[in-house]
Amino acid sequence: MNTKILIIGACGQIGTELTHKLRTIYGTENVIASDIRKMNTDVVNSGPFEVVNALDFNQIEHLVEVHQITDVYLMAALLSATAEKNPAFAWDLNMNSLFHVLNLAKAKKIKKIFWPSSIAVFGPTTPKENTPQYTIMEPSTVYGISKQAGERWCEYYHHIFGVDVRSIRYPGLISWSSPPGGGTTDYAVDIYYKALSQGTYECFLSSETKMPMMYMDDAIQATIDIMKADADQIKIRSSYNLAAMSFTPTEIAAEIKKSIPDFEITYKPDFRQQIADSWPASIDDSSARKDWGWKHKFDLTSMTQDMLLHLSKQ
Ligand code: VAH
Repeated sequence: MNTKILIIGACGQIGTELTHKLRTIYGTENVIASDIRKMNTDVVNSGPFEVVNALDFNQIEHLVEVHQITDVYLMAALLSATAEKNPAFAWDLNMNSLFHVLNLAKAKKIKKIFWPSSIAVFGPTTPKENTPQYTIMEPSTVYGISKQAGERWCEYYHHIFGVDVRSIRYPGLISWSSPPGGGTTDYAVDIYYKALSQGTYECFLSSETKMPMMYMDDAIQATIDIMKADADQIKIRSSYNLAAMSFTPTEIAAEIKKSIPDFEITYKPDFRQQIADSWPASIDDSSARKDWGWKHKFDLTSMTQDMLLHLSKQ
């Protein structure tokens, strides 16, 4: 049976680029994009699109049957900053959408699942530098708690029911194709927009807040690679650490100033500083590199050049 893909949350920060990439690989008609609303005209108009509520099991099951879906990429979630303002809904959305997709796989209605975790599963007691794949995990955010619980359930459904679910702990992701979406790392997206539109940026984190980051092109490639890997290459069924670079607001501002010399950054830390301080500064992703050949391409310099190039065209 050929691969038929359903992306839930296709209009989100990862979903928009993932949809386009999967359509170039598997064919437009074989990739059904879906979201709670038609929030991205490019995604909606570039191929099959369905409105679906990630919390409605019957709606998802119906789409799987109608389109004969084999693989589901579940990208719908509330991110860290937004989740702190809506804890109950964040838990409901982040967890119950996962249970719906895991249970469809348990019932053999779909073959494979991709589910995104995050470095937010780590907390203030986790070793900060070169955080290992296996270590102390006491997340102190609603988002991080939901991702840690989700990882446990993915591993459980794999070991007990044989579900082929694969997951990556994304670092902060930076892309030009969709605006910032409620994440603590999204300062690193907004700064490029503001550098071009205003020449200044007021950062909601302090200048030396170092966090693991990755350009969206690399994150999408990793997502494709882990799903294409043979099942026996996937030795970790909770979620894989993944990294590319780490930087501070000072460092990304200095990189932008190489192209926009007059750019100025100011700092006004808010509630998101406490979230950022609870996360690692850098990540050891040697398991992903060893098990399924992960390697990143973009560093801070090449990412900044690509971001400014694309955003200045918009
Ligand atoms: C967030 N971008 O900031 C997400 C990510 C590691 C951070 O999970 O919430």
